[in-house]
Parts: sequence; C-alpha cells; structure tokens
Amino acid sequence: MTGFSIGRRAFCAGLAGTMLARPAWGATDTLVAQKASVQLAPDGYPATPVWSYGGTIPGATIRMGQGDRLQRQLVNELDVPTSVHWHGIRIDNAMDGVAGLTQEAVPPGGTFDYDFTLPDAGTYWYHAHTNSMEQVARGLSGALIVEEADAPDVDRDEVLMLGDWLLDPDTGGFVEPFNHPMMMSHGGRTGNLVGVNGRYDFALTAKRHERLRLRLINSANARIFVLRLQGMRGWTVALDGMPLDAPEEVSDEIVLAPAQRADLIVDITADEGAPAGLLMWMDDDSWEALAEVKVSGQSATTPRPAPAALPANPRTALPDLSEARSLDMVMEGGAMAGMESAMFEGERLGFRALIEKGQFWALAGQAGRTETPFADLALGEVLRIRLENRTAFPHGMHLHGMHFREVRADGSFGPLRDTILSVPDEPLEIAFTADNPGKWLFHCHMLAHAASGMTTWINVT
Ligand SMILES: [Cu+2]
Repeated sequence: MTGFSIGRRAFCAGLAGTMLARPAWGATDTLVAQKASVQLAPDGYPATPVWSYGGTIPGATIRMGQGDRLQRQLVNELDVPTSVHWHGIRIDNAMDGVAGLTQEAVPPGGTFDYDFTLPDAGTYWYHAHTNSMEQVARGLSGALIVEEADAPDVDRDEVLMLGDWLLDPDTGGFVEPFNHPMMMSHGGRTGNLVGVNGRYDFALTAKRHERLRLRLINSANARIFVLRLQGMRGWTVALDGMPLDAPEEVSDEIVLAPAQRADLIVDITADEGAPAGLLMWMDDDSWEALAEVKVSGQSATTPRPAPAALPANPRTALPDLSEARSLDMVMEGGAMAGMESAMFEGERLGFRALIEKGQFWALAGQAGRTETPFADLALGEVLRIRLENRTAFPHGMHLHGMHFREVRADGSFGPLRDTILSVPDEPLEIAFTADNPGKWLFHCHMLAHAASGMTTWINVT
C-alpha cells in the first residue's frame, strides 16, 4: 500500500466548491454494470477508471413509493461475474443478490431480473454482492429511497452517499490489490480521498431556516464516519431506514458504520455566509467539512417547531424474548489480537495456516461461510445473538433480510437496525423475530473482513 495521503483539505486549497446536480433515474428498467471513467479526484488529477451502475459514481438514485414493485434487469457489461444486493430491504430471499447463496453470480454478458416489492419506507442502498470487497470499492453502489405515502414536511430531500476511495494520485486509478493482507487483517480498505455522491467537494446551497431531510448512507468499504452538525439544528428521524418512535435531537456526534444509514431532519440556523454543513472527525483529532451547506438568503423569519415522527413501517413489534433461542457469537482474529485456531472448509486450522488461506477472522469459531448455517430457525422463531468482539477492531455487523434490535443490559430494546457497530471488549446482544424465510447472510460490512472470514448465514424455514 502506498503511503501518500490526499485529504480533502489539501485537495481543496484554492478550489471553490462546486454544485452537484443529482442524477435522475431515467425511464429504463435496466441496471447496467459497466466500466466508466469518472473524475473523483480534483481537477488536475487524472480521471479514475471505475466499475459503475450506469456510468456514474454513485449509481443513479432509485426512488420508489412504499409498497411499490421494483423491477430492474441487471445487465452485466463487466468482465467479471456480479450480482446486486438491496441493502436493508426486507426482501424476497431469491432477490437478495448474494452470489453462491441466493443466486448464481451473473456472468459477463449475462442478465438477472430483480423483481420485488418494497414493504418499508426509508433510506436503503444497492451494491454489488459478488467479490464485494473489490466491486464496491470500484464503485458499484447507489441509493435506494422508498418514500412514505405521507412524507414529512421539508423543503428539500437530499441523498448523501458518504464514501471514500483509495486512489493513486499519479494515475487516478484505484490502489491494488484489493485483497491486500494489510487491509484484510487490520481495519479494512479505507480511502485516501473522502467524499459525498462521488464528489470530494460536495456542497449544497440552502436558505436560513430552511428544513432539509438529509439521508446519510455510509457506502464506504471500511470507514466509520463520525459526524457533527455545523450551523444546523437537527433531529435523527430514522436509522437504517426504520423510523424512530420519536425524533431525537442531534446533540452529539453521529456515528455511521459502513452500510449504516441515518435520516436527519435539519433546520439551517447559520446566518448567510456563515459556515454550515456536516463535519467529519479526522484521525488527527480535527474536524473537517465533509458536506458544506452554503447559506444564502432566508426562507422564514423564525425557526420551525421540532419535526414529528415519520409514519411507522409495518412489522415493527418488539421480539418476544420469553421463548427465544440464544446463541453466542465470538468474533476473533485480525492483527494485534489473532486467534488460536478456527474451522475453515471443514478443517481446524491454526492462525498461521488460516492466514495462508487468506482467512484472518472467525465468527463463532468458523472462518468463512459454510454449508450449514450458524442458526437454523423456524419461521417466527425469536433469536438472540450475543456478540463478543475479541478482536482489536470495530466491526459493522449486517443481517440480510430482517432488521434486529439491540437488547440492552437493562432489558430495554434499541431501535430497529440492519447493521450494528461492535467495538472491542464491549459485548452486545441483538434479537429479532425470524419472520422472513430464506438463507440470510450475517457478516461484517468492513468488506475486507467479510472476505477474510467474517461471514456466516442464518436459515429461516
Ligand atoms: Cu469487521
């Protein structure tokens, strides 16, 4: 891995922010996975050869209504097999897009018809789920927005796909290899250029007292975004697509693990010309603008009252823990902690032998996906999983097909989520009702970790 660093600050010096025109979804029912050349780095640096949906980074935002049927034919114009996962959708299992588990990967030149209904309103996203460590890093992702029939009263609704790219500034190309052992065994592949909607200098304009809905999606391979609001008063109204029972005023940092989403309703409080936007925490403990809001003009003379909760989605009842099955999932491996041994392809191997096979991590003593699931559940059964992170790294654990809740130490439940951040030495417990039949992946969304051991699955029949 090269040692250079190209932060936004360096790139930004002397550059004025530019406005981003949000790509519109065309009148087509295809989703074409194709090569393209996109200017990710600032002007003056070479363009980046990417793999994209439809030629843009990110792919076009798909906007649908709750209850709608989404039909897209994936057309694979890449030289490698691929498939599409619709992250966070409580989907028909055959449409979940996991190559080797729910479908065969679509070969080059091939197609696959995705066709499913959207039971829940909220902020979701779609991304490649075949060799995703590489394919997502090369650009194969986009936002999927499911609108409420009764949408909240806001002046604007903005999708912000947060991401990062690991680029060679001399060539503009992605730093390779994607399966670098250093990335796999440590925090995953983090980029040297951070941005929003494919722009390192993303900016919006807004008037003072305007109310915006910001749909934040962490589409990065491994980066955990720690965010603060500047010049805005905000409320979190949904997490991972699912509305909170009541909006929670943002008083502290917003932490978004890879694949997590947060819907914010923000009121612009900054005066005209004063700084506003989203700040991100940097490794050197400073705060840097990630998404700037340029305040120009005034939309009202007084602020509005706090927003109301979003309308609830269906099937959000708390899981009944009285007859729940309970399983432990120890997470181990990686640099600085390691593990003694784990099962891999039916054999017990020591850490060194696992590394030779590209396996750095294990979930519940098992590296990588097996023929048999981690849990075999009857439809309607409630499962509790106690996650114990014995590694030296945080992991964003994602369950496909169903949302879960954290079960807190005092017995109360957290909000519905599809991805949860597990940090070292802080065990946490999740629970869910297995109400969606099928084979559902459960894996770390630091995609290099998922590719090197942290992937398992749950069967619901
Ligand atoms: Cu991980």
